[in-house]
Amino acid sequence: MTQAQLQPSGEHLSHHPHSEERRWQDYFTFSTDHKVIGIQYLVTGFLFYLVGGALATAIRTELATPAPDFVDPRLYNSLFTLHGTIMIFLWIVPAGAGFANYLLPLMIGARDMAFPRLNAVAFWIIPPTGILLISSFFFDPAQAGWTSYPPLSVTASQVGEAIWIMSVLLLGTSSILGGINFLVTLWKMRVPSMRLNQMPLFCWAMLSTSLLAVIATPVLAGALILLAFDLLIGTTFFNPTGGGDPVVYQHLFWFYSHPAVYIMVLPFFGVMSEVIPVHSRKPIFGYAAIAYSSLAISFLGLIVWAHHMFTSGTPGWLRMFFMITTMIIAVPTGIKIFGWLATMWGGKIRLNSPMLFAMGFISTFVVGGLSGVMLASVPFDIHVHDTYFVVAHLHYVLFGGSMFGIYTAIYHWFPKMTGRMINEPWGIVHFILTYFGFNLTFLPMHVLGLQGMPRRVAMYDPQFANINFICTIGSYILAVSTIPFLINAVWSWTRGTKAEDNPWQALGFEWLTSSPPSIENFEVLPVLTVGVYDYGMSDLSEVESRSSVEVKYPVGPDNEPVSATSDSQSK
Ligand code: HEM
Ligand SMILES: [Cu+2]
Repeated sequence: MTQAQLQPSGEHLSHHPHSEERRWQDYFTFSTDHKVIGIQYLVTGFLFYLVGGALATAIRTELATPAPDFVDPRLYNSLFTLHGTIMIFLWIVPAGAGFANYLLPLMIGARDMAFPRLNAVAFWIIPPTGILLISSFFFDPAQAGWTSYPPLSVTASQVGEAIWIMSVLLLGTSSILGGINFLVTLWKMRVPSMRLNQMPLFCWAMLSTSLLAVIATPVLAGALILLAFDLLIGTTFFNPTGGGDPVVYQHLFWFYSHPAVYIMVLPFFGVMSEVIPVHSRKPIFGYAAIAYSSLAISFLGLIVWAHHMFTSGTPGWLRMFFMITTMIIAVPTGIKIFGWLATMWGGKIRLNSPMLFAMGFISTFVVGGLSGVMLASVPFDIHVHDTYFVVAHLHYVLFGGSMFGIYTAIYHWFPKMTGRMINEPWGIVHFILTYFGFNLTFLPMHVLGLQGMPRRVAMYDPQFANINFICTIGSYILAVSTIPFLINAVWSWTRGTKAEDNPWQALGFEWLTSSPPSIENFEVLPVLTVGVYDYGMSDLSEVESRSSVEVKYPVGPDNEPVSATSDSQSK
């Protein structure tokens, strides 16, 4: 499919006639182009991921033996504090926003986000904040974990904790600004021919994610501001000696941070719903169920927070409520998983790297989801609370869910984003190392937890030595697995084979533009004629000639379709 076919006779855009190749310098500017911002998010986040990964390797090196021989316990505390904070607030949350930035306007046929400058502001908060947070490591780093519970957080380190609070507040602000922008974009910028219930499922996932970001993040901000007061000016909001209550902090924190786990994983549920139909050559099974289950997960995610507080003196009747609501989340999640499996069932599956990572995502996320249901049951949670079982669980959802999702998305949209194909054999090497290293690192931790090894300790009882050693070997494999990916990504981006506009023969709008898309995204705004998941439903010749059905709108001087009839796009 070439650009020429996209041109209706006689009409074309006056400026930006062709997709100029971007120069690398463009990515270092204060650009308002959602595509530049999307890649800025992803590349910046990945650099922070390398820092967070280095810290993880240091943590596992310390834990290779029972004695605290590699770092001292105080340094160990800062290692896992910064590791968790960086991974969550500087990598996974921004990565979701990065894909959303890049893809949402393309997927709904818009030329940019609703508020392009706000979009740039939301991104540019991140790099200086990340540098600020990491720099605290060199003098007096925070010690109290990524949860920062008082009283430890207000006693362990003053300067580092203050920097930690400020950084997380700023990153939260970025996430709220991004969320507002995504919501308005999805609501107002769709091409007139695309109704809400025809949106690609990634858009539904981002709608649900953004609702969570906008509702829950301000509560975290409130908690952190009160914590800063306790830390810096001696108020006692969370200090019992002055009439405060540390458990209140936990409520406020988890009211944000449980939804935050869905802010981290919902975008990649959306990615699965995009990638699996394309590479199975089959329509998604249960579009509506998958779309609405995202909203259900958002809603339920907001009412289960105290399952993190079963051992915080929560009364029995209340624990019952949180146990039941938590378990109910397994229902919408299961709906999605069965939807993806049913999509693959009987499909013509291409076992390429995006599909391998998607299958890696499903298999590991299911393990994390099942251990989540186990943790949701109060008696079990009381037994394994603050043990390595929780560490295993959270990494199966965060690495299994978010990280495998990120890699799936990178391999799938790499040709669109860079205009080049990513090298397949190296992608498969990357997958095998990642999948093996990940499971070797985290699967044995379930056993450690059941046997009673506590989390957040630099030294442990020698009875846990063997299993810990295995985990450490796994973590080195995981660290090494990043190398083929990095080399592949950089090499393919600069000198890989040129990608076609639609190398996967996919049906989404983003594949109708050139690779990479021109500044204006579309020469002519597309019209939804074939559903974005209609693989094999209409005969393929129709799909192949789809570019000609796409263009029905006469285009006016301001690049907007002249005859915009429908309600959904307002200008
Ligand atoms: C969707 C992705 C998920 C992510 C990213 C995630 C992340 C986390 C994290 C980071 C913790 C550790 C909290 C701490 O530091 O103390 C945790 C604990 C917990 N998670 Fe999840 N989780 C997810 C899904 C689930 C699901 C599906 C369930 C239940 C069905 C669940 C139930 C729990 C429970 C009950 C705990 C408390 C364990 C304890 O502290 O004793 N989680 N999760
Ligand atoms: Cu939770």
